[in-house]
Amino acid sequence: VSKLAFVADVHLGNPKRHGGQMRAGLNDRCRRTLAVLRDAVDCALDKGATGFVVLGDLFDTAQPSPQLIAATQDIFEDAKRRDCEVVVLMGNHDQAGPAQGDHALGPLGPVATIVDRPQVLSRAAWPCDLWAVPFRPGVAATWLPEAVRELRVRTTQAVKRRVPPVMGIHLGVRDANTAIWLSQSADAIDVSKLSDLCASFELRAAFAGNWHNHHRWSFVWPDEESEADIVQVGALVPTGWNNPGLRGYGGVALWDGKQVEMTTLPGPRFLRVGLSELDEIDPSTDLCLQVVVGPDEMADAAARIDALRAASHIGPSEVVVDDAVTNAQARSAADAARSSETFSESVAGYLASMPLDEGCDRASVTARVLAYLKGAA
Ligand SMILES: [Mn+2]
Repeated sequence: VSKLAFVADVHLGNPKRHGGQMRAGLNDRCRRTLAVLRDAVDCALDKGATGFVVLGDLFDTAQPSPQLIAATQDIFEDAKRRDCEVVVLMGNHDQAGPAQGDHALGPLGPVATIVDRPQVLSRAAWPCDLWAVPFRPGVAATWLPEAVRELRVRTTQAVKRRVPPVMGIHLGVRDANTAIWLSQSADAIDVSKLSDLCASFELRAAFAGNWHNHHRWSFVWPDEESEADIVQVGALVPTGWNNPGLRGYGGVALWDGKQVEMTTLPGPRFLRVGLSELDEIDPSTDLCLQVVVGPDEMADAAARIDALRAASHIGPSEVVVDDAVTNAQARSAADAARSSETFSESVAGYLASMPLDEGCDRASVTARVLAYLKGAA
């Protein structure tokens, strides 16, 4: 059985944060992301994919460097040589401007099929046709049904295949659980609207890029017993601290004409933990850690990260002070000051519990403050 593989939001680029060493124009994080893309192609081929579809945002910016384009071409050329056609939908990050061809994907033309306007791709080697709809600015709820209708008009002239087609899009999929701050975006569509669209155009599944967390819905067609799937594939590689957590990333979705099979690939993950959670970390995972601590735990946390990194795959990590802890400390220091009988007691009480920088000797700070205040009085 032939299959189509879908990945999304690779965001290839040289991120500055935790970027690591730059070699031949590619930093460490960029190389790790390229390695995951190569793994995804290998995984797709192992599972029998004859098509490898990137659902937009292959690149993080519309100006990828020549070195990065060359490294990406290598991976796709390899897929092509192994009889797997690569299809790349334009995402909002790949796009520079609305004019035709104003995007980063042009140089991939010799090794991939570039989708920068809606089109139906029909290949004998694939399990079904692919209705590919790239990113477009504007309100998706308005333009997507229009774009799909146009594709239908065009396909009536083409040979109709027995297996129903699937759709690829670069749009967030919204449901009742979508965060308020995302739910208003123009580049998203309600899952109910999308499933209605799939049902009325007899599309068996929709695979979406754009939003970076993995999510899946299925729905039953009105007059039929068959189910259809909507898959928000999720970012192949999380883009940093804005994509924290272990789950929801690294997804490769496979479609055999009937059902979805999800595979999750390892790769960099960005994990925010407290000091006590450091012991539970699996040292074989490729992680960037952000350890959130109270102000007096900074040195301890830094030492433990150094030890962990020396003995594991843990990548560049950082210690940040938890504002909530600092605020709570300041609050209890103020309480101490308020409940004291005398002015000196009040000052001493405040200084005993206020947040101070690492290495400050509280006793001598207190002595100096009291001496200063006496002098001033
Ligand atoms: Mn993206």
